[in-house]
Amino acid sequence: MKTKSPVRLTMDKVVVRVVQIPMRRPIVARLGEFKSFPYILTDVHTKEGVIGHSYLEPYRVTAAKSIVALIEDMAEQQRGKPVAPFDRFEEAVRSLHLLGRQGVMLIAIAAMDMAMWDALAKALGLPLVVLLGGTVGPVRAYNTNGLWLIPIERLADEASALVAEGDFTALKIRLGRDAVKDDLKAIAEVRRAVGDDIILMGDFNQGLSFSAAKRRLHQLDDQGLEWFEEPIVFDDFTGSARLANELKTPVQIGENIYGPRHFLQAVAAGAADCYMPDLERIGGVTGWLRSAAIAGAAGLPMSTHLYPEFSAHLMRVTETADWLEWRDWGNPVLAEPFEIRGGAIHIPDRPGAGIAWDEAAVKRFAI
Ligand code: SMN
Ligand code: MG
Repeated sequence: MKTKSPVRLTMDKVVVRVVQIPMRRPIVARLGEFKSFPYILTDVHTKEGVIGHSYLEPYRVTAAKSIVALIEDMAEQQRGKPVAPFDRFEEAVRSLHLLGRQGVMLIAIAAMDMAMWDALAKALGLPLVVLLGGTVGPVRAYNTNGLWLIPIERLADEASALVAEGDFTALKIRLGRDAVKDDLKAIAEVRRAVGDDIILMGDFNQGLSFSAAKRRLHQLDDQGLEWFEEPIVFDDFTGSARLANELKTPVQIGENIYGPRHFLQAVAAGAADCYMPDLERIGGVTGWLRSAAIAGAAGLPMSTHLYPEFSAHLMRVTETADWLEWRDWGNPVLAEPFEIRGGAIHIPDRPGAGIAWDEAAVKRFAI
């Protein structure tokens, strides 16, 4: 006999909106400068009335158009089918594989996947982490909301402000200035302001060539950084592995890795000492769970990239969970942003991923 349950949900229409939110501290990094950040908000409606939410952070407004079109196409194909993220994931990968298994295709799948998981957890009346078999609680986080490639004289004040935003014990600084002496000065300025006990992650945003990285990272290897993030082009797994082998400081990559199979290739190549997948690229909750199993089995620390709300739930069921990247740029469109205190993000005890839109703000930032 088939069980009768209120949690058997069926896909109905999907509503997708794009907003652009101005940034308090604009991004200045080796990958570009951004004064505002676009978000794609996806609402998966179900026939039972439960609505699942997710958002994407596609970096460029111009990229949003093609991703929205793919989400809407997928939504039409999924209408009337069960809200079953694993099934829908496989089906979507198979049906869209003519466009490739990576890039905007996987990003669109991630949007649907996260919203489906949110809907399922809501239908059960459980926080997502509880549906996944974990418990609600804090996840240690570092503050990434600043320390871009801005004038060095401004770094000290900004670092102190960033620590104070949530009693943070860790911050991320962007590196890869033209001269190594300026990277060293930048690190020294931050240390002068926040002291030696604050943990510092360093992100190069793929800004160095292999030979430049070899020299630069050796020059920075005694700075006590928590990790060197994306020193070179992210998919040079061989070059990255060589750097990881040579250096004392762990090499971190992952925000640009597309899906669990690509993740396995990086792990198999020994490309890094630790990984920080991004939910839009790794394939949403489903892609994360599959990748976390690989990292867990290999004993490799796993941190997160952007997407702090969904990521917080996932980190509490990730075997080798390391650091959550806290960014607040998306907060303006959230009805109830997550609480940050004691250097941690706190998962709210409410059903689903715990995100709902501030509709007035969505209207204000809509494009
Ligand atoms: C980053 C994220 C978003 C925009 C620019 C740079 C960065 C990070 O690589 O890891 O936070
Ligand atoms: Mg990064």
